[in-house]
Amino acid sequence: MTRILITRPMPARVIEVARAHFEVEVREDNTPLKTGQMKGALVLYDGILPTLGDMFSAEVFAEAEGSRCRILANFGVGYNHIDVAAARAVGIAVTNTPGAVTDATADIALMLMLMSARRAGEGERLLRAGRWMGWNPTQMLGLHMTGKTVGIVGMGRIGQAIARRCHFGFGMEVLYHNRSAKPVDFPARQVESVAALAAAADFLVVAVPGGAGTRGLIGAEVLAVMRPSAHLVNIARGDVVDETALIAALSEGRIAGAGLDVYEREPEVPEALRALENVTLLPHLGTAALEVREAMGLMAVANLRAFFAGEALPNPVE
Ligand code: 8YV
Repeated sequence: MTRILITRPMPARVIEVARAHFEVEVREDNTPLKTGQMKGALVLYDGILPTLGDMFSAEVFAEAEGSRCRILANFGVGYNHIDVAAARAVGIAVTNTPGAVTDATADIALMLMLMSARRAGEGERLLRAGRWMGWNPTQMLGLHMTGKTVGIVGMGRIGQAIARRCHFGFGMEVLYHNRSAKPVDFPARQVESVAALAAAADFLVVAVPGGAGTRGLIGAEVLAVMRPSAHLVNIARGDVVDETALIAALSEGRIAGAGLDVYEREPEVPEALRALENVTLLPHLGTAALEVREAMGLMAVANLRAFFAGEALPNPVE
């Protein structure tokens, strides 16, 4: 029987469906796999269902030629923790779960835009600390979001879902930066550079994949051209934004605020960032809803099933 390792506890429905098709071992531990565990898993299992934090680096695959494992069906759309070229070099396929994560991640982006613009975290902290002195006409004024300009960095599935919400829900002007033009059924203008987008946006929203190609894309130069009234939102991967440069921009008031769901070294979040009032910090909640996590898990299992049935992979990662 085909042996599968699921590297973390998952919603019951996912395990149930996986067990209906495979001999499944579920690791009852929420910490990422260590290098030795990954190497061992490649030897012991036919397929692995890994996720964020399981760092399948080139080193892990170095001696995996001819090992039992033939596929990594990642739980999540982002796969920057897997060296896909190194996997391919030893004949291991990689798949991910696009589609399943799109709306939930876009929802979190909108939540962070609103929370940052309207100072929701700061207000909640104030109230809980017993420091709210009552309503007044100039209390905690934030930025009005309706009708403003959003600049979306990366107009893939998630970027487009954010754009739709901004246009149809908030009457916002949509600008985006993307390698290719994206035909969408609402007004959206492509801007030639990230810097030009940053300069024109009230909200700069990061929705590009992580990895070497986008590391530090939002650095000091981009932050420097943002408006002092503008907000940065990152729901993509932490290392796309230079955290040190962001802390400097926020603490010097060079931008109005930021909303972050992802960090350079998760789960470490720099004390200097946690100390700031003008930043909203979420613990990577992008897809944290049961039905979404079920859909992601079922999509990963569907990829495993297709692979072992000799069918085309629904969601191959190239
Ligand atoms: C996932 C995400 O829940 O799908 C992704 O890439 O960033 C998340 O929302 C998590 O990273 C597991 O992959």
